[in-house]
Amino acid sequence: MMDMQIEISIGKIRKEFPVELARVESVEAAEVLRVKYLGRKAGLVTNLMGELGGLSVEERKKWGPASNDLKRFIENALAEKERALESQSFEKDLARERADVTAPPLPPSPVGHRHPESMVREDLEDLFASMGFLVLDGPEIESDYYNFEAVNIPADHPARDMQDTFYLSAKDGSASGGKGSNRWLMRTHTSSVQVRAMKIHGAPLRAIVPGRVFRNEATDARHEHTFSQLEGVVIDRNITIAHLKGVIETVARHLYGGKTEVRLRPKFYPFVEPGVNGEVSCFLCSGKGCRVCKGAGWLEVFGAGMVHPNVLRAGSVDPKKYQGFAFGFGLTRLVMLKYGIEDVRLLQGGDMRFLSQF
Ligand code: FA5
Repeated sequence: MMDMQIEISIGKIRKEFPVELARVESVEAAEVLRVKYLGRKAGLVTNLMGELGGLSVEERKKWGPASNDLKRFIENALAEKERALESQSFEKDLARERADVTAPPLPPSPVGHRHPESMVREDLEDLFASMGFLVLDGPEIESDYYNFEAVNIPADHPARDMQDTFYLSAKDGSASGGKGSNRWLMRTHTSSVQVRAMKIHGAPLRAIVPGRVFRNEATDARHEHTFSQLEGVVIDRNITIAHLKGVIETVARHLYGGKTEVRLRPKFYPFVEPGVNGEVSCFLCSGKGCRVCKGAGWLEVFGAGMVHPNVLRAGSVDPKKYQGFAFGFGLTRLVMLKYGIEDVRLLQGGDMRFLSQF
């Protein structure tokens, strides 16, 4: 009796399962069918196999392989169906994703532009390149040697007070790079590249070095801890301070108009002799005095002078054969003056309302 029931059940499942499978149209419906036939608790095939235990050894030999066959048949058919359904739904997705060329375009996203400091820097790079200058780069993390000692500012020299900076320390808090002239710091001026440039390119030399510099100082409307300078250095035979003035005048008139005057007044910098503080006549009031120049008629924008023989020697240039001049523009300040920006801190503040004006 049992024997016959099993035969009927297997026959019934073989007949009904394909019909039900043919009606399945989704992965979810295929899962329901799997549970109906193969579910661990009450699946029809699972129950059937459970009943094999009550059969005689002879009968089990007959129906065991048959019911295993049936189970495999159902598993394979369901797997194939699921694969077909998944690839169908992928094709449907693809069809849905087809580009609708008639759809109106998305509004254009805002396009950025170069920072005002980059614009002035690139403009000056072009100007100096047209006068035969190399445009050089140098490290922002610099050794004490190149930032100070090589440019004639030995340790404990009072001139170090003019340019306090940020020193780098190792993870354990000790001075990184060792002591004295090996110590690493954030460069305080682009003059740190003067001796590097001489060592690499020798004399004669005509180069500018634009770049960021860092100072440990209280910030206000005219002072930032991170700002840009543009260094220039010219080394050749028979160079005089008149050459320096000519180059500076060219830059000032290029930036602020043909009538701009340059004024040089003595100022001490350890790496030049003589040294000068450079001012340009105010582009707004032409020297009469106004809010931009704070009534002075002149704007202080650079330091300069004739390169000190000690600096030439540090760069392996013979001071008996060569002379040179160097200058260091506050590039950030040139930008402020060009665009009438009253607070230097706006330039790095990241405020889009400010930046989008340029
Ligand atoms: C120097 O840094 C010298 N290395 C310049 C130099 C080069 C002199 C070659 C001689 C020969 P000074 O510290 O004065 O000099 O800075 C130069 C310019 O950088 C200043 O005229 C000013 O325009 C700008 N500057 C200085 N400090 C700041 C600051 N905290 N924020 C913004 N601009 C600054």
